[in-house]
Amino acid sequence: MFTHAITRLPGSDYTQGLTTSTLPAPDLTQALAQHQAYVRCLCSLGLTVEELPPAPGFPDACFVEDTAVVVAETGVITRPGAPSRRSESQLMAPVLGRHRSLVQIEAPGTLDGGDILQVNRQMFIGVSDRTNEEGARQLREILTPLGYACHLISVAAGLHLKSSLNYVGKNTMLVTQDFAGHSALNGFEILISPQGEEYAANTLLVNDTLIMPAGYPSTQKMLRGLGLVILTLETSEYRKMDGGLTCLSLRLSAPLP
Ligand code: CIR
Repeated sequence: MFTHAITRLPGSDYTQGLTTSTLPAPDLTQALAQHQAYVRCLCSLGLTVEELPPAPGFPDACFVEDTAVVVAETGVITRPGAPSRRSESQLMAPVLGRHRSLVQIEAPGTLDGGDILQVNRQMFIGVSDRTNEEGARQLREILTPLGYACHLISVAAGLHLKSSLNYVGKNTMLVTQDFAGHSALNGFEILISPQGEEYAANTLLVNDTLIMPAGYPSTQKMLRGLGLVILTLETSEYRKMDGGLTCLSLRLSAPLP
């Protein structure tokens, strides 16, 4: 059960961040409005949201999810795969250090939080352009003794694992076609985001509510069929920078004593 979230406002240099998108550059005013709606939504679900100020010089810093992996027992400060983002995790360390004891991914390991999906005591670790084998190995060494079963998944499509694969509740994974047959997902029901709606696979489950991006009607219809409580949020200005719902926050449950 999440009780707390950490977010960071996009700064005036937001449009200078990394992206592979061919969409037009984002509009900062709209991005701020979408961020505000996102934070309001988390608050409405009962979370206390700690909103950090923009980090000048780090245009991708609003994508805080990539800077850490947080479980009830510990916080893992990552070493982001993109050199321009590497110092973002050092900005997060003192903030997360108020909630968890910290460990750190060390060079030559690289790891982005967007590649890590937690489902109860299972951890799915994407090995991607941003998270290398060594980063994945280090995370597994940290989490296995804590009782987490770690599954490595190679990410050949999309930026991060969670760009394409997310848990939506009811023992069900929402995935893009590329991940549908992966053996690490055995035991889960699989829903495939319809062609043309791949971006909608980036959904965010907060306690019993599923937040999904606005504008993906076929995916929404499919998820409603599961009887899920669904909220939608506009994410257009984050999509333009390869971001979405999961990457805009770090979610924390109550720490273990
Ligand atoms: C980047 O390329 O690193 C950012 N523009 C987007 C990061 C999105 N993060 C995420 O999905 N966890």
